[in-house]
Amino acid sequence: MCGIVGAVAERNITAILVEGLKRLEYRGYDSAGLAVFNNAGVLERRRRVGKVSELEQALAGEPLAGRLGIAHTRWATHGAPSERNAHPHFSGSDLAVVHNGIIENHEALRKQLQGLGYVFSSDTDTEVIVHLLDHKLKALGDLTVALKATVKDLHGAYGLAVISAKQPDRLLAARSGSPLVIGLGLGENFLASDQLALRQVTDRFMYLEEGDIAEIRRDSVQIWSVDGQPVVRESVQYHEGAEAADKGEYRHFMLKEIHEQPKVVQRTLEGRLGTDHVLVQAFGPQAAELFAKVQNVQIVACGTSFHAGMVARYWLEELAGIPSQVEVASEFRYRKVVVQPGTLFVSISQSGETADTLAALRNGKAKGPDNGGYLASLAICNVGISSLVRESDLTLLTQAGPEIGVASTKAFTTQLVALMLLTLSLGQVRGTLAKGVEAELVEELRRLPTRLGEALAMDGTVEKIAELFAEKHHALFLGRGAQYPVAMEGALKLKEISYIHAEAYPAGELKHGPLALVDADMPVVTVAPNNELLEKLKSNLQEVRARGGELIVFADGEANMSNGEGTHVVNMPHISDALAPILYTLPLQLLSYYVAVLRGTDVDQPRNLAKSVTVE
Ligand code: HGA
Repeated sequence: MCGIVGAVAERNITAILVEGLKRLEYRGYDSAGLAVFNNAGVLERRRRVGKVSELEQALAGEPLAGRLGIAHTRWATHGAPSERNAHPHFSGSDLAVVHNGIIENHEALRKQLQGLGYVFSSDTDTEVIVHLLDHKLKALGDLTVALKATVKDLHGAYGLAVISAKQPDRLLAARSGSPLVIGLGLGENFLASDQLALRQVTDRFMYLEEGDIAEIRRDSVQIWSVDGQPVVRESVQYHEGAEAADKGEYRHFMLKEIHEQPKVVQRTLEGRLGTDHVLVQAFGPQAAELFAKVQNVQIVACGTSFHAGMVARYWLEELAGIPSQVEVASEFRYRKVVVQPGTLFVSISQSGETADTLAALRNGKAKGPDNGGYLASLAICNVGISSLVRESDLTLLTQAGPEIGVASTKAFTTQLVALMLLTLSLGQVRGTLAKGVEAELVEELRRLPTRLGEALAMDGTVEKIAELFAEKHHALFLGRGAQYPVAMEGALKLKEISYIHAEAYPAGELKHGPLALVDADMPVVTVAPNNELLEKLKSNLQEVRARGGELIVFADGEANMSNGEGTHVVNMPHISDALAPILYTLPLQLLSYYVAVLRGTDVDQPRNLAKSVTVE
């Protein structure tokens, strides 16, 4: 989503702000802007629609210099991408705010503030923040005190940076549901929505926690926690190993990326969850209006992303009550498709440059909704500046960060999270999902990163099980319901990096053919959460055991499955059925990784494969 950069220093900070924006630009943008307290003591701003380079050009024509400033790249949720809607937003000429996130009670606040005489100059939700802050500032006299009072009235998600010409000694920050990090310098300090933006100026960072408010001055940082108490947040030294371009303590990128999943899932959720519901606007300003018209969903993707789409189909039909289809893009693009009225076209791709997926989108868009075409297109993608994002009506970016290992891991689980957000949003807007169910799933989503961490703690157990595969040539993966695509993804991972032939079947299909293959040389991997299909699955497993097949079962601890002759049970943390596909993916990724390591293959760059499949 959007990016925030801020600075308070002794030197001119304009170039630092612009460089910071450029580093965040890969996530997506539609406009950019900055406000600087200039050397003449005036708050000045420049804003431009389009890339940061447009803003840079504007600054080349009309330079700006100062020692205190805030900057933003915007990805619109409320109000079209235009110069007047670009951040920073001002109240009068003294106060400027940039904001990441969504203010849900913006309409009520807008009315209230208009009643107080404030005139709005944008269509954004953000502008209510700056006027409300101005209102409080007039009553309370101090910017920090006024910000603390302001955030109490905001509902929704925000990462905020604030400056005022009246108190130009400080840069203020507030975080709730949208990340912020302070960059610590010598006699200068910085702020950003991601430390990536600040690596040009410092390697020491302090991460704000939920509800924190920070007062950042040139030579000091003071933070208050959500309950108003002063707190000290640990400052951490960045070292190269912590970032994508380096494997750090891990032997392979793939293992590092597997272990990053709790963090990137958390990031993908940030700014997108309200107290008990999904913030539908996270899909873009027109999302709510469009989603209300959706009667059907067509998902198109390739490889791992296709498996994410298959899981989503179960969710969309079961939770949101929407008929859904999913198809591999290389087939879909050449078919004469009959489009049901009111169909939302959803494409999924890590890179957003997958040739078949792009072609499918372009074909899908060829006819408009009034000519038998799709209602609208939505991209679920990890790269904000990709073709898929540019050419789709709506986007939800996964926040997996750069994925280097060719076999996709964290991109898949963040896609699943994005698709769950889509499911809940469609169910919410169309009124097909009970409020209580949505609230429960939102709560579960918040707990998901912790559950993923618990699953990853079983790394050593999975490594031992991998030994069973080292000498094998074939493997079978079984699942039922939404775990069937998880089994498919598990088989794909094993094929990709260990070169063992693996196939996935819905467990009920076993006796319709594949059972003929089962013998002691064919390990059978099963994902068995504790759902209503468990008893049926247990019978399928008996069918395997009866033929001497070796069983590896990843099961909910509460499913009461036990180890036995030829049966290896790995107990998983308990999770709701709906989110189980995300959790159960992790041990399968670890399994394929350790099998590949044992077999000595090139884990990160398996033979014959490429990361971003930009050719047909
Ligand atoms: N709601 C604000 C900020 C949007 C945002 O965080 N995008 O990533 C706006 O629409 O300007």
